[in-house]
Amino acid sequence: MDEKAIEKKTIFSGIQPSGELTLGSYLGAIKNWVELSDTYNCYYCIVDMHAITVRQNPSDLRRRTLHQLAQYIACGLDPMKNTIFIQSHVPAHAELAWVLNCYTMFGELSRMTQFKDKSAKNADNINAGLFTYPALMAADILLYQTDLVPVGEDQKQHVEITRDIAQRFNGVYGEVFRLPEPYIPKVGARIMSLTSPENKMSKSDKDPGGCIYIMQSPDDITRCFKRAVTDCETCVRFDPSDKPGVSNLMQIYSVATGASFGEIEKEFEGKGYGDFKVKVGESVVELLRPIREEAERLIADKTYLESIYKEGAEKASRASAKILRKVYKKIGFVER
Ligand code: ATP
Ligand code: LTN
Repeated sequence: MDEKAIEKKTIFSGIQPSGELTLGSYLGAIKNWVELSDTYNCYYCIVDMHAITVRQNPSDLRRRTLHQLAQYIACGLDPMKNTIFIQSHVPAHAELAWVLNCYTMFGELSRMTQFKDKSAKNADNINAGLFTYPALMAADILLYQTDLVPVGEDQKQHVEITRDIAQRFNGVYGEVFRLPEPYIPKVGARIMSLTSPENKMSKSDKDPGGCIYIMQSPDDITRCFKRAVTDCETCVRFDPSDKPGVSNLMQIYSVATGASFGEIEKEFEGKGYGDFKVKVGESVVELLRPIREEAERLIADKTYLESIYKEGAEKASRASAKILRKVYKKIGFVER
């Protein structure tokens, strides 16, 4: 590793291969990852072990994991500058997660919003992994002495519990873990469903009309935007509590084109929602077109993808071994 990489601050983030990546995954997470990759030492993970907290079909999981890797790269993440890897390829994640489970309290896990949401959605499979999910996420982050965790708004609580777990551990054994900070984008932190704008756009959403997928065809994208829910006024104005549908479309248009909310309001003054929705759709089609085309090309090149995830796992294993050894020593495990 060169000296510059050692001096740089560290970033860790991940996305579960629990569904096809959405416009929300791109605008809320991956787009920022790309911007950060010049300034920071970055680890970007495909968290397949987290994905199995909800039942997955094995062949879908395998395909989606590889497709997700291709999409990370197609979105602009350069595998030469970033460490891109699959979580289950680096056993240190599971090992540290077990230790951290023993420093995570039942009460604090019970308060996690994501646990409550997912248990409601998967009432027939509220398994222990779903409950202790945050301890594995804390392991992901703490293994690399991460400074910043770029995530969407919904993950802030998980970064906070990671800090609490790290502080609790440090309180007993001294300064072992660095305390990470969440890094949340100002615009795009919460892209909502197009059909029910009070809910987050989610890749495991059952309503396909509400979601835009990175790999979706231009025609489908246009159709989804035409059907997007708005309100009974005809005024393009940013007001998330009163006009959630329109405000969501404005957010999307703003990130896709770089226009401010003020500029968008002016552009569509006196025009109907029909025009507005078509324009937002067009901007997203153009935003995603090069990503989809590049991802399709990469998906066809299995050898290349394999070389990237193998190299990524090696780099991540090397980087995480030191801290795991230190943790084992601190808690009193006999050295191998
Ligand atoms: P799932 O449906 O499987 O729970 P998800 O689509 O909600 O998944 P995650 O894998 O949980 O997405 O999230 C990946 C990253 O993308 C996280 O940092 C999350 O905050 C961010 N993210 C996901 N959906 C959105 C969204 N709609 N708006 C902004 N950021 C999002
Ligand atoms: N819990 C996150 C995914 C995730 C993650 C991480 C994000 C797992 N480990 C570490 C940031 C850092 C989610 O559901 N989006």
